[in-house]
Amino acid sequence: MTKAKKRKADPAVRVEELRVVIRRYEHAYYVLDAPEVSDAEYDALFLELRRIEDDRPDLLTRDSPTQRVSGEASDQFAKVRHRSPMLSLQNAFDEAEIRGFDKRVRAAVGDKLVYCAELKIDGLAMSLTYAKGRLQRAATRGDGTTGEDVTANVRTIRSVPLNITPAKGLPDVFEVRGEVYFPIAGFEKLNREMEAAGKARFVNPRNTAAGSVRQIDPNVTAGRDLQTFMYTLDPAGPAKSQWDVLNTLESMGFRVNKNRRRLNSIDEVIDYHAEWQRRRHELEYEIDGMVVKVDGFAPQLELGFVARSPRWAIAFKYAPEQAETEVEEIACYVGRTGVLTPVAHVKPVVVGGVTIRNVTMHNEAQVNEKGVYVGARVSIHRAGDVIPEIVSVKDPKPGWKMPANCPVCGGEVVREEPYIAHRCINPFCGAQRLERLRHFAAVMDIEGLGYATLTQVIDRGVVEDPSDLFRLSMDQVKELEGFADKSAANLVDRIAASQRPELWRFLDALGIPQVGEATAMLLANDFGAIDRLRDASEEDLRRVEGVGPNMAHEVHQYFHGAGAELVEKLLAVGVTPEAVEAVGDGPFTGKTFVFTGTLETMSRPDAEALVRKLGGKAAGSVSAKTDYLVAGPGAGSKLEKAQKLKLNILDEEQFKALLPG
Ligand code: 0OX
Repeated sequence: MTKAKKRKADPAVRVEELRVVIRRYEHAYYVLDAPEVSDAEYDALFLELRRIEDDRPDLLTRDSPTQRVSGEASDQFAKVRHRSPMLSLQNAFDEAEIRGFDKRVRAAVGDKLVYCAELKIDGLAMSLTYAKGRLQRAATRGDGTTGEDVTANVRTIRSVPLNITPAKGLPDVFEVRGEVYFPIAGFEKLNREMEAAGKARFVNPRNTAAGSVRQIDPNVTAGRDLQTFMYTLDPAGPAKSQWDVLNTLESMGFRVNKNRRRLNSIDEVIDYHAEWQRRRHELEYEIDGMVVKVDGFAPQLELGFVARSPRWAIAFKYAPEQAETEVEEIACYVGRTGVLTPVAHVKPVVVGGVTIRNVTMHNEAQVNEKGVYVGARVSIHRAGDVIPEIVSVKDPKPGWKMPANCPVCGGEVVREEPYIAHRCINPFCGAQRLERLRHFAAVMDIEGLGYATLTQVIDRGVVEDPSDLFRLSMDQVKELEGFADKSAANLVDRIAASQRPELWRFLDALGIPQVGEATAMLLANDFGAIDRLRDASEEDLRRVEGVGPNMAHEVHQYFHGAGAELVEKLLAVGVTPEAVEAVGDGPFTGKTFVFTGTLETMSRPDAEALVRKLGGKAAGSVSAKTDYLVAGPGAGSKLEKAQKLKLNILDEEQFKALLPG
């Protein structure tokens, strides 16, 4: 008999077969992050199971993979008393406090000690009760004694097994505890959807996870892609330590964080904590510290509790990445193209370990979309190297207006359609001149030519535009504050050394409106030499992939208007942009690469130049035509899109492995 016929003949057998494979594939996908089959294959099996169950309701079971959303909505959550209180953790905020903890522990249980260190997931604590291998109840922590029954919602979280084979030695009923969290990428996606629908953004992943678990309609929870990490098993069965518990949970099919370690001293704990402080932004979830637990159950028992906190565990915290403060003033800064950028000066507040005083916003529209005003209470977010951002305003009010005159030169401020930005249109505005020179120096990689030095040479009237930099003499530089013979000679040498820039760098340094690094590279690759670019018509420019009509217009205008004289002067003082060699055939011919996130051993332009040199194309955005996405730490929406399109995703090492030689 063929398999298909057997299937028809015995639906009772087939439903069980299907449930077993579907559970296995879900475990591989949601718990292990290692899919075993394609989405299509999984969908086909799921559909087959649902069809049989629709035909034969008598075969339906509560733990079937089709029953994650039951469709029942409740308007309130029943209160449930926890079998044993859900504990809270004492905190250590610095090295001295964690050493104090270690001392107390050693004083009580002696020196033969092992710690189990886990990342502290910034989610919400959850209790799952299993009876005879089936998920019976999910409850929030609540006040630690009494929580809320959120079973219908938690059932929709795919990494929560509905059905498990209990580990050896466990009683019929046991409890598993852990954290439910909102993955960062999913949170950002949700916020993009909210924005697209004209709704307010969610403030942070933690609160959003808590809100998602307390939804009245489980279908809403199901759409939120929540995740879990489990860490407690009660009773623990034969496990003798926290480490055993984590492994047992993993073997039963729960999702357990793999970033965990058994450590023999507090020094090792401090190092491990520091390692994850540095690396926390590589994670797809937010952590707010490390939980350090005495590993063995015997010493745990000896240590016992103080109030609701165990004496055998502590949260070794990281600085929070979000904080509330008040806006004291909204000022405007003038950039090199005259664009005015609003900056909220706030009461100083520590976010992500750094004191924040200023938060930049993009433009007038953004200030008003967020409803920021002087006196507003705002939440500020700052993660790692990420620029601080106002994520929410307590009592938002629109109505803030850009000043009518430039705060630096008093010139007229206008908004030129179709642009959203306001600009000071005085070409002699001092702020613009300084910013243009600073941009030039930074892009041309002239080290040591910062704001302080540039302000001096402008004030002394020796530098008006970038070409004047190449005429600076040793004597002129020596006169400046902060310079002596040697440092003056060094600066003059560094300026001279920048005289043969790659063409893209030269174009970027000019500060042509609308042209950033990426566009400069497109133009350099297409035209190859500065003269060809200067001679290009607007139409020629528009033909370049990635250059739109506005950009083409601005570039053409620049070379035939405002920028013509500067380019001429730069060439006259000996600046020689290097022509781009025509791209020949190479190992990457026909392949398109996109880079995202931070590369650690090379700059992005260098990596892109390498791809081009080897015959490939380097594009700015991901599409079905992309062959490879090279993703470094901090990769965001491009990575997400590439995953959806099932593109080839490489890390920096894998990319480097493709390079010849
Ligand atoms: C977390 C986390 C929280 C068990 C004993 C006291 C606290 N947020 O990641 N709590 C605990 O441990 C409980 N471990 C964790 N990893």
